[in-house]
Parts: sequence; structure tokens; C-alpha cells
Amino acid sequence: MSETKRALITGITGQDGSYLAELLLEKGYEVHGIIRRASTFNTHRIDHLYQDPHDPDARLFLHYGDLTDASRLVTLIAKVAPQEVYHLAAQSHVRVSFDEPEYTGNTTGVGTTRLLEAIRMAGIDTRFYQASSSEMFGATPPPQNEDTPFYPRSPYGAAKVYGYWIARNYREAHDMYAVNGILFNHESPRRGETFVTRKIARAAARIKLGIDTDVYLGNLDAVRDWGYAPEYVEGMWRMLQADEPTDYVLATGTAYTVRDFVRFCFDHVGLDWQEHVKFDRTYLRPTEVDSLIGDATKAQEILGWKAQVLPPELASIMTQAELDAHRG
Ligand code: NAP
Ligand code: F7E
Repeated sequence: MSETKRALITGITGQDGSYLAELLLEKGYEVHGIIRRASTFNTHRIDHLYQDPHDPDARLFLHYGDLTDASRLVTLIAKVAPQEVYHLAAQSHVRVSFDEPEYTGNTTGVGTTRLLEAIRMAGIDTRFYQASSSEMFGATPPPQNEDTPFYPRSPYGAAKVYGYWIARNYREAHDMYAVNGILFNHESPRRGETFVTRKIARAAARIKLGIDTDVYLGNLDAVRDWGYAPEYVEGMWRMLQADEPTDYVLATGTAYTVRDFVRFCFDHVGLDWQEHVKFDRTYLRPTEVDSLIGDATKAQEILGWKAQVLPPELASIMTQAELDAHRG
């Protein structure tokens, strides 16, 4: 019988971490996740996966830790000795990164080095996934693929460029199996409530149900390539199963504006969006990323990965989930 594989997920309480934990448990992995101590509950996305860690059959284990705490990462990596590490934890909000640039660099950027260094010091044979981002392309016009030059437009984008290169450097300098998944925006009902798709879907549902009357948004002209998060975590897993470590773009290849996404969500509930969407400059960014449209040909050819859910359907899935949640 083959040995049970052990995976460690940083950011397991986030959107992607929760879907990835489900996927790996389904595949028979023993899954370890790093969670932060918070003053309020922050495990709602993985509560349905909870297992008593003292149960001899338990396969999900949670450990306190933080990307800013190097000694804790060293201890945890040595203790868990995972065969696969999925590094998803980050200060992931682009707008917030302008307010907290140093913290974003410390967690999203240098946090990656702390984790890679913990793996190197442990001397274990581990495959490492780095959650790179289309935000690294920033001002470089679409379509963007693995060969497109980076031009980040935010402290978040700059920190992710650092993370990308440090992961590549550990691959080249220390012969580590490290891959960058350069993922374009991917969404779901588990998306954080302040990202634009979830904010819009939630608002459309709440306005339909008479809870709210309006929603305030910033730039409606930005173009994004929005996919469905459960499909993207499957892509992450496939990247770590490939024979050779290399970097991949995951994207749908479709281009819609924020305004289009608003229209899809309000159409789903049968309302005219123009009567409910207001402008608030608070949500503008000092430097915006105007257009991201990915070319995922490499992932399709090598990994057999292709996005299935496209933005109109995604908007319906998300808006319907909000209606269902609010109706209880
Ligand atoms: P998310 O929902 O914001 O989740 C971020 C996770 O990181 C949460 O579990 C959070 O914990 C954890 N975290 C934040 N700061 C931490 C710290 N200092 N120490 C330990 N954990 C910390 O993000 P996501 O959408 O799932 O994205 C996953 C990763 O992919 C991120 O690195 C993101 O930057 C990157 N990415 C996302 C997209 C996208 O469209 N979703 C696209 C490209 C790349 P708490 O729950 O305690 O806050
Ligand atoms: O903004 C515009 C905003 O915050 C999308 C992260 O997962 O994907 C995400 O970053 C667009 C921007 O995502 C509001 O100006 C208008 O043009 O949903 P977002 P993002 O910045 O694209 C990348 C790939 C990541 O890696 C990141 O971690 O929508 N926009 N009005 C707004 N955005 C927000 N948040 N709120 C608004 O009210």
C-alpha cells in the first residue's frame, strides 16, 4: 500500500485554502494547515472540514503560525515534514496594500522567503507551490502569459514579484521543486467580502431582498479575467504532480469590465443596476491595473487544465449563493 501523502497549506482559512483542503482530503492526503490567532473566529470556511485531531483516522490538522514568525515556520516544517507545500497565505488585498505597504512586503513578499528557508533548513524533499498573481503584470498590456514582463502597479504586486523570483531562485540555486502558479482573478461564494465580485453579488442579493438600497463602487472600467476558484485549486495540485517544476498561468482568456460583472449580477435578480450602483472615490487606487486577460495555453498543453466556468455563469453562481445564504 502506498504511503499517505502529507501536504501543508498556508492560508488554509482563505478562499483558495479552503477549496484546496477539500480537494486534497478527497484525494486521500493528510492535510496540515497554518492558521493565525485572531480575536474573532476566522475558520468559517473550513469549519465543515473539522476533525478531532486525537481521532486516529483524522487527516486534517491545524497549527497556529504566522508568516512574520520565522522560528515558528522552521519548527512547523521540521515537525510536519510535508511532501507538498502550498503557500497561499498573504495580505492579498490590492487596495489595502497601498495603506499597508510595509506589512504587505513583510508578509506577502518576505514571508515566502521565510517559508522557503524553513524547507531548505529542514533538508526535506518538498514540492513547493507559490501563489503568484496576474497583478505582477500590472501595466503590461494583455494578453499576458508566462513570458510577459512584469510591471506591478501596487505594493501587493511588487511583493508578489519578489515572491515569484525568490521561489525561482530556490529552484535554480537549491534545486528545489518550486513552481509559480500565476493565477488570474478567481472567485467564488467564499471570496472575501471586500473583493469586487463578492461585494457586487452580495449587494445585488441584499437589494433584491430589500435589506439594502444601494452599493458604492469605484472604477467600473477595469477589465479582468475572472474564473472559478475550485477549478484553480485543481490546477495548483496538477502543477505539483508534473515531472518538472516550471511556472504556469491559469486564466479563462475572457475579458469583462467591472460594469459587465455588475450587470450580470443585477440581471440575475431582475434589477436595473443603474438605479442602485453609486460611485465612491474611496475605492479608487492610486495606480490602477486597467486590463488583465490571461493566456493559459501552457497549462492546457502540459497539465490538461482548462477553465470551464466563465464570468456570466460565475456571477450567477455567486449571486444565487448570496440569495440562498440570506434567505437561510
Ligand atoms: P484570501 O482569501 O485573502 O486568504 C489569504 C489567507 O492568508 C488567509 O487564510 C489569511 O488568514 C492568511 N494570512 C494572511 N496574512 C497572514 C499571515 N501574516 N500569516 C499567516 N497567514 C496569513 O486569499 P485567496 O483569494 O484565497 O488567495 C490565495 C493566495 O493566492 C494569496 O496569496 C493571494 O495573494 C493569491 N492570489 C489570489 C488570486 C485570486 O484571485 N483569489 C489571484 C492570484 C493570486 P486569515 O483568515 O487569518 O486572515
Ligand atoms: O478589484 C475595481 C478595482 O479588489 C478588481 C486579488 O485576489 O486579484 C485580486 O485583485 C477591480 C479593480 O481584485 C471596487 O479597482 C471597483 O480594478 O476585486 P478586486 P484585484 O485588485 O484584481 C488578483 C489577481 C490578486 O492576486 C489579488 O490578491 O475592481 N473596483 N470598485 C473595486 N474593487 C474593490 N475591491 N472594491 C470596489 O468597491
